[in-house]
Amino acid sequence: MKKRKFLVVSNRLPVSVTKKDGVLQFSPSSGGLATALARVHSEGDDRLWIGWPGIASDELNSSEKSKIVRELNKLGCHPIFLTKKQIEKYYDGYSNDTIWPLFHYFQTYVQHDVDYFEGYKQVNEIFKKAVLKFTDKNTSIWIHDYHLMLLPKLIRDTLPDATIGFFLHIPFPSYEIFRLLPNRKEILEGLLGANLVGFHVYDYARHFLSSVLRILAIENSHGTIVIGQRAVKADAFPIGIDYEKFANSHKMPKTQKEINNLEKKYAGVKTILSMDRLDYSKGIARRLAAFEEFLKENPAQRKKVVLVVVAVPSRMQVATYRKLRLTIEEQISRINKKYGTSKWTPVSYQFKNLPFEQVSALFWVADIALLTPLRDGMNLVAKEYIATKQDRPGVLILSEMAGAVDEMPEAIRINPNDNREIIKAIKSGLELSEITQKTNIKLMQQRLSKYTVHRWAEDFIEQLEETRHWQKHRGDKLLSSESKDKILKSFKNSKSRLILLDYDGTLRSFVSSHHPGKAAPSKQLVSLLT
Ligand code: GDG
Repeated sequence: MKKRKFLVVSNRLPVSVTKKDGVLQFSPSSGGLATALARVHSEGDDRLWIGWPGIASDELNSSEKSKIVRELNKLGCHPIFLTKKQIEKYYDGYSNDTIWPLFHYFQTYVQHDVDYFEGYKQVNEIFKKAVLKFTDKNTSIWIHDYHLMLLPKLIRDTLPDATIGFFLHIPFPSYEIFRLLPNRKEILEGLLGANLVGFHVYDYARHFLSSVLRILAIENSHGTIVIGQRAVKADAFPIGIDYEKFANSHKMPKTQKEINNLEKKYAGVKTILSMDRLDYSKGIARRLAAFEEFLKENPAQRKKVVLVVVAVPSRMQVATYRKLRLTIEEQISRINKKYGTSKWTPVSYQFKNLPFEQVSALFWVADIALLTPLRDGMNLVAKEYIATKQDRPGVLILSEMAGAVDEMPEAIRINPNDNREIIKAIKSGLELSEITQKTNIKLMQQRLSKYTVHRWAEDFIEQLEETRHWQKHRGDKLLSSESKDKILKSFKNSKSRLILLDYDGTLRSFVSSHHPGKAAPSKQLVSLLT
């Protein structure tokens, strides 16, 4: 049997292309999805990853484009070229200024712009063309995230029998929020083009199913929706991390060097780590406000703790993100001015994408990880922090609005909107005994090391394959469209009609004993019915 081909489709490729002094540069992409899938992708032999390389096509001439295609091809990737205008509408606009805020419950940040949706549709079409170029009947397609929610249907319309999986990396909001979206119907229909729609946690799948019911009036049975001759399954697949990579990171010489630097820098103080993309959904401003309050209320803790803030630059083309940066930087300078001394800076701040060795060294060194997203699909940083702490104490303070919280009940759980709770959590985190810290970490590690990102991908792919077999089996039982046409024609032409609804072979017991394999009724039965 021919081996199946596997296509991964996402907005960004795991490799980003930039141009420096006229020279093309290729570097690994940042962000949750790229991190999660990079290794899974590199392990397969018949795999192709389709996505945008991160540079506008207006900045490239045709020989540069060919070079990008060639270089990416060597890495199992195929680039989708998008113009500045397309990126503005599809990516900055509809994806990050409409869907992202709405799906993270920031209703007032949502921009509803008809042009944005037009751009979104256009780019989804461009992706469709590329996918079709690489798809045959042996191909399974796995589409990722909110940038490409129309794509499953677009592919399905051309290839009715395609095997399509879709995974949403952000929350799917409750119906009351989702219904606010002007294009809610198209988005749901787009997603229903897939055979399998995956979410991080079951609550998101439940919200999706309830929106399908209330907006499209389509019911489900235990998460399976039947549309015509096709079934669509919605289920939860909590994404994991590359556990071994983080568990062994402290042994890498480069990380060890960084650990030494940090230990010197923060000698004598406890470190609280705040690390995320600079995004309003991550609750960084509230986190800073809580830390400021903590310093105010606990003078004895001043000079004894440092909040290490790493904010990774993200979506700086979107005005809300630029404003957020200003707010955060103002807060930080206020705290440092108010409480800092010549020898102690309460908040140490970096606005950049750090190399892996610095990230893992921070995980190793930080006494507390303070992660307070207001909404987060999963939050990989929480999992990575715990995985890094091999036989090492550490405290995780985690928002109950992050998908990860269900798998990490030993973390100190907080409501990110409750300042008091965050302050209390910081205090109790600083006081927690080393033995309790280590015990909690061990318990979380046991779970994280079992359900890794590889298991997650395997699970999804396995279920996708199951839906394909199920579909085929079901297809075998259903009438072909020719048979249906023939029946309808005879029905219309007949003067005397008898409709027999048969379940599981009732009429078979009357089938001629001379032709036991033949499913046509015997003469005896026909005469009886006549
Ligand atoms: C989306 C969803 C969901 C962070 N700082 C640096 C750096 N990172 C890495 C972390 C982690 C990744 O970036 C961030 O992942 P998160 O899951 O925390 O957040 P999002 O980027 O918002 O991801 C999220 C995820 O998709 C996966 O489905 O969990 O809910 O929003 O891996 O380690 N990496 C480097 N330098 C940094 O400074 N190299």
